[in-house]
Amino acid sequence: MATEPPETDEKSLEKLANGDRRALARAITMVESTRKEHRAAANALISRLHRTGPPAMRIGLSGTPGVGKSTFIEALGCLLADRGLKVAVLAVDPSSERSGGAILGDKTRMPRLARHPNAFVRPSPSQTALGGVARRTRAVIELCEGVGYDVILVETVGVGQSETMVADMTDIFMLLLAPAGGDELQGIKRGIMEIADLVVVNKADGDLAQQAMRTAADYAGALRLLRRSAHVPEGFPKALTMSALEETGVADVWDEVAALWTWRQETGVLATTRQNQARLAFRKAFEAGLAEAILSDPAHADAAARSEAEVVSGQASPDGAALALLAEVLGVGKSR
Ligand SMILES: Nc1nc2c(ncn2[C@@H]2O[C@H](COP(=O)(O)OP(=O)(O)O)[C@@H](O)[C@H]2O)c(=O)[nH]1
Ligand SMILES: [Mg+2]
Repeated sequence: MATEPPETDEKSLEKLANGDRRALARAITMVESTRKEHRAAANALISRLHRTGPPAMRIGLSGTPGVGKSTFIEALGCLLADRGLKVAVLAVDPSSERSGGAILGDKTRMPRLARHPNAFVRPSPSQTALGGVARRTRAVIELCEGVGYDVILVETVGVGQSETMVADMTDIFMLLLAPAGGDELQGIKRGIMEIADLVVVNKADGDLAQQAMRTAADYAGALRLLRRSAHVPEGFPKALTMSALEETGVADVWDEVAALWTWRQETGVLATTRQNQARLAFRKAFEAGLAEAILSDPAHADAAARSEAEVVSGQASPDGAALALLAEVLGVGKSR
């Protein structure tokens, strides 16, 4: 077929399986493509990649801009890559929807890691809606896992729904914080605290070291007040300090992550979580695809536009108009 991109052939599958990073970058571009045939080809590739050995560790990482996420990923990534692990870094940037990815799209911040032979650093795709980002990021994670990456780090910022989204596609979720003044907890949304397995107070160096320790102690206290989840062992979620810049505490943070991941794998929590995540992703993809399939039909798109106009002008209620439109599109309730 003329529209079929060359990346789908056996040769590229072989290249991918052999760890060719350019082939991986091309496959990711297909995953991120808005063209259906590219996405289908990418999905076909993903389903044909067969990982040997244990699953990859999928780690989500969030925190406000400037807290040190990229510095941490550079330090941790190099540490792990030097130990012989294959490390992939992805970014989910909710700002890309409007600004073209100004907050996270900073590949240049990881110069050492980006050049490491065991690492793959992928800047975030820009100009896409968050829903699309979720689907694509998940597919890219699967791709990286399929071609043999051992650790997949997904960076996002504390904006909007992006943390929940990343937590829904990773095994372990970390929140990075800056040392806070006094004993005041930062304005962290309670929901984020609840999904964090580790809260790490960064910049525990120089004048900020003491303050970082106090901040971590405050968070440790706050975390103890949360309802204990069955998804973590005794002692988690944990609050720690580190300096990503001076690379102190980074290895300790990793030890905690690895211990938690191993516990989850051995107890079956990991498998259950991934099953639930896959189910959720399937449902979301199905729903999005269903809406797209309906609205790509001009007849339905017109009817949808009319219904929307009625709702906006107050002639119809949102719920009533939506159900009526669905009944019309699906032919539900019509006598045969
Ligand atoms: N003092 C100190 N500065 C840090 C540390 N980690 C990062 N920074 C600095 O904070 C700024 C933002 O770091 P960056 O990693 O880009 O933050 P991101 O926006 O969360 O990815 C940079 O100037 C870093 O050098 C740290 O552990 N200690
Ligand atoms: Mg960054």
